[in-house]
Amino acid sequence: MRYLVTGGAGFIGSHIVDQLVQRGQEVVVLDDLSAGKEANLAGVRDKIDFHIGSITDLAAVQSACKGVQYVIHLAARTSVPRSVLNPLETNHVNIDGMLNVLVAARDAQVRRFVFAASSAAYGETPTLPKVESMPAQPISPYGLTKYVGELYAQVFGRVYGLENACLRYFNVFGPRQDPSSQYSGVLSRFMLAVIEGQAPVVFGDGEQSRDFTYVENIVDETLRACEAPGASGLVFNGGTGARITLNHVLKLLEQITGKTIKPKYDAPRNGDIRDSQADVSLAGRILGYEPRVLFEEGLKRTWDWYKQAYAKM
Ligand code: UD2
Repeated sequence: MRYLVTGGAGFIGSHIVDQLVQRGQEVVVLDDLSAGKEANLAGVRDKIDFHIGSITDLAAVQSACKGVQYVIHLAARTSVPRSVLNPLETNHVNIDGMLNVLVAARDAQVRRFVFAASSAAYGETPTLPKVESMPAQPISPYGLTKYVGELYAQVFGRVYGLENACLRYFNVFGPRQDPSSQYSGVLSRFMLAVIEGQAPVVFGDGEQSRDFTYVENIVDETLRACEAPGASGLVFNGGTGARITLNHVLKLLEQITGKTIKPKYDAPRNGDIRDSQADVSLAGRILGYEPRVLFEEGLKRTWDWYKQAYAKM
């Protein structure tokens, strides 16, 4: 089978590409390298068809879609704070760009379109864990664009018969997550701080919790969503079903790294939600998904990678 992975040079995308290549599938990557890096694909570069281009360019998307059976759409502006600063840009990439990918996928008559949606769709709804049937209440332009993406995918299913599945990823972490921006995922920030001998910064009291999901679980769930019968038209949570506080993460990190970690507590970040946790029973039932790499094991593997990738910089 031939798969198009948009955003395939990014953190999550490159892990999906690795796995597809390992399974002997043909892979096309479309990535404009705005957040992705060619280095993320170093291990598979000569085995894939790599298109450097933006999803906002319909011709580039159409060219990447040729002969493809499955589209996995990850390319997006992924930062919540950036979407608040520049909603037009996030809207342009995440909605106009996604519409290009849907149109090209429809025209190429692909078997299924799988979309990387986000837990940001839930917004501030206090109920835990989050179940897909809860009403979406996004509280950022980013969250809104991800939710609109789900609706668009479903409408393409109803109107044009394009099979689709959407996965609301929850706080994915692992090797290759870029720690370089102040808005990078918290675990990548913590790892970099420990490597550099700096105090990790905790926004708030550290008692906020997240369903931190090791990337390998998300890869597995995403590939299941491509093929599972009965998945089309549905939205699935992509998490582990557990949640852990930042203070607890730092304790585990002390054990794993063998270093004493003294975090610096700062003012809570504007717009932060307190707790987040996925209910993954629907994904279990329909996709046969269960998280195989639990948090602590994922944290160990991630630390090993950062140590090696960043220690000498
Ligand atoms: C996650 C997703 C985001 C969106 C959102 C939906 C990631 C990286 N981001 O944002 O794309 O889907 O969920 O709700 O998965 N923090 C610190 N110190 C730091 C950085 C962060 O204490 O150096 C805190 C931050 O204030 C927050 C928590 O850590 O309370 C998690 O922050 P994050 O940026 O990793 O992820 P989140 O949940 O805001």
